[in-house]
Amino acid sequence: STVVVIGLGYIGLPTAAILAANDVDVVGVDINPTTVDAVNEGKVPFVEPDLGTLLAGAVGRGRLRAASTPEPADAFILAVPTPFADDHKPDLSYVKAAAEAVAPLLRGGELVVLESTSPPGATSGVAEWVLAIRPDLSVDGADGRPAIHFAHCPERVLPGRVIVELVENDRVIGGLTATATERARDLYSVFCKGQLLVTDSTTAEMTKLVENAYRDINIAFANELSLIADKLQIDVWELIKLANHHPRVNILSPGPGVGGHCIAVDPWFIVDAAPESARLIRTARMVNDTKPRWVVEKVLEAVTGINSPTIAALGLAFKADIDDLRESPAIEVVRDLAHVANAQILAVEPHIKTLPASLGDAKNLCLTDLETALDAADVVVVLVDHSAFRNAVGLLAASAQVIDTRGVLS
Ligand code: SAJ
Repeated sequence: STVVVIGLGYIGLPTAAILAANDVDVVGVDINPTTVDAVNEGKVPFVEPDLGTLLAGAVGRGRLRAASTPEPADAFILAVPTPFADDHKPDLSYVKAAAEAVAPLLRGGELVVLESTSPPGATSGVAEWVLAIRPDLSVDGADGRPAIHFAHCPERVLPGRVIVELVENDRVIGGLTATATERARDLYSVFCKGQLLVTDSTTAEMTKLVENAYRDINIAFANELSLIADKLQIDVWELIKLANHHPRVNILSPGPGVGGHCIAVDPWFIVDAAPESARLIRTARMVNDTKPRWVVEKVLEAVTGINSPTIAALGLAFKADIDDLRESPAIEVVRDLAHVANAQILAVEPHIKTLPASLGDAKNLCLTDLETALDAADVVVVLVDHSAFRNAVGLLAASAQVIDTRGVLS
């Protein structure tokens, strides 16, 4: 069978590669020509362990190629971004564009899977967009019109462990019809060794959102505790460690805020779907979103009285041991600190070679190595718990005043 995967990002590309590795003929589609060229050369345009080998093998054996427009296939997987607009409302424009690109290619009988994390009702929306262009088709074969099988199968892989988790994680699959659910289950059984759990499409959509909201709320709890502990002048890390000795308590770790492309976004889709009821979910988002500003205030407090302070900022990524800077709270903190007129900011991020455009071109900000930064700093703020920093606790402890948002020293 043949599969077209639309969107060759963090999810689409690994999915395309693993299908191809299992002898499915796959065409990966992306609007970015650089991505298309890279994939056709067997190269991964971002950092993800084990994906390089898998991709190079699949391309080498002729099972996977990339293109800039879709072509007819037995199944289509939509793995495009679903960001939110400024008002926190879901932006489904990429999904709509993908659905409209697929519609003209359909002959009847194909499977269309929405894999992007989506608000409740989005899978029905995809069907409506397709059928608006193709009134000769239907979702269930009614009136003799050939059926197109629509389903949702959200990804749940953790960046940094994508290849392992694609194979091992259980998956939730919800079709608009029973046949669609069956067809989607057959497709994912090609590479997924976890359980394939079936439900309806709206429940599948909500399952994914609820998973990330659950994590967001639990991180918000930890972040709120860090503010309270600071007021009470006790160590939040010791506090959490002690509380976690209770057999039914498992508090997560505070940090400088919540980053990445999922946990800071998905809960808003629930808030948008049920604004009156989603009170806890909304508050957790606000607690996590305001944490970077609190960290900035702490640093400013620490440098009061120092004439031209030098601040070392350790880490820019959104979490440990990855190079992904998307929605990173560390970036937010460093950007704010760079606005402090007479301060010099030394950023340390072992996983990148140049500062990202999102940090602007502040003259008082530069990227340097750990030792240089620690040597020169009046105040050190730890923003990411990279292994490289954990392995240097001795150096860190011996340096100037440390504001440790990740508990690396504890
Ligand atoms: N964080 C904390 N404290 C913690 C745990 C995390 O501050 O105790 C922060 C991290 O530093 C980071 C953010 O939260 O800034 C998110 O990191 P993460 O490791 O919790 O999650 P992601 O965004 O890398 O991946 C999540 C995963 N979802 C869940 O664990 C419920 C992943 O399984 C999903 O597939 C992914 O979102 C997604 O694509 O939705």
